[in-house]
Amino acid sequence: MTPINPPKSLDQLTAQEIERKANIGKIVTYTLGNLTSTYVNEGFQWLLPVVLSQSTDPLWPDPNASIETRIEVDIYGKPVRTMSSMIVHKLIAASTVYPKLFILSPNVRIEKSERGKTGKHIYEFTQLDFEIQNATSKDVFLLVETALCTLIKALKKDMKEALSAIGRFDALPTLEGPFKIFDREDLEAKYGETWEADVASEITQPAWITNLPREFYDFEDFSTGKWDNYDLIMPQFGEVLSGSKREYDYAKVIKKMEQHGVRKENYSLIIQMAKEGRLKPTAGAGIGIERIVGYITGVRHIAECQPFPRVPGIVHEL
Ligand code: ASN
Repeated sequence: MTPINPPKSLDQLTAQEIERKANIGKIVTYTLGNLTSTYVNEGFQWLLPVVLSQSTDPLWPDPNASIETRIEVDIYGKPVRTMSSMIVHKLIAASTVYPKLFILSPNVRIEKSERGKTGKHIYEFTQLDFEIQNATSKDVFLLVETALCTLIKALKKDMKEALSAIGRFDALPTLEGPFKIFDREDLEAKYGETWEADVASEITQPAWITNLPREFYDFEDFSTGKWDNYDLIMPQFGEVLSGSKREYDYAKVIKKMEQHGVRKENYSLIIQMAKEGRLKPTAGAGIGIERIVGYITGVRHIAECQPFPRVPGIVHEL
């Protein structure tokens, strides 16, 4: 992989770079407006995010994890963490008051410095995180396919000037669902360890990858060992979304937490709700905003899509 120079902070940009950054900014604004409209029109409730909480995503086990520091502080005599994702909040909210919900959720993941050079990792990012009660993976696929096909079509119609100015109008393909579905086991057999990059370089339309062993909240069929979860990979880019059908059965949740060595005391509420049968079957996912805009704009580093770049290993004053 060719190392990528990190994006500069706003005060360091040349006049030409300011123009480019402004065009990317217009595409970010348009993308947020278009995606959130799709979810609102589909009947989703728009929840505001939290930043500090006792429960957050353990991000473990995850074969792609590279977390260097987990931020934990005491407030009012209780330990809280910065959100690595609002997965626990989503599962409880979708099981109770908000059966179809989404959140533009700011997530902090202090990745190892070497990830600063991949162009795909940032230590603060925002995901459009959504969850649906009683939904299947297929429901999520259809929703995301509709949202992304609609977005790209609308961008090509309404954002021609900004896309052309950054040289992406012709290069950006129109999308067409349904996207192909691959099983991770088949890809590993075909390509070996580098399957993700290999698939991304071969496809011309987005593709779903299913059956990825990871955190306790993703659904695992104990009889077959298969996982009912998914990532979405964009052509020549890589992952922009991950999600799953969820575990809600008490015995399975506990068993997986124990197997994974996850600290149960940080998840008392979700455990309690599962025990009382109040955790409902749901499915959902999160779309990485900087990643989807990174794909759309074709930037070398997704932090170029952030006004205040969050490149692992580099802390600017702002
Ligand atoms: N948002 C993801 C999901 O819905 C979880 C994550 O970000 N790790 O599954």
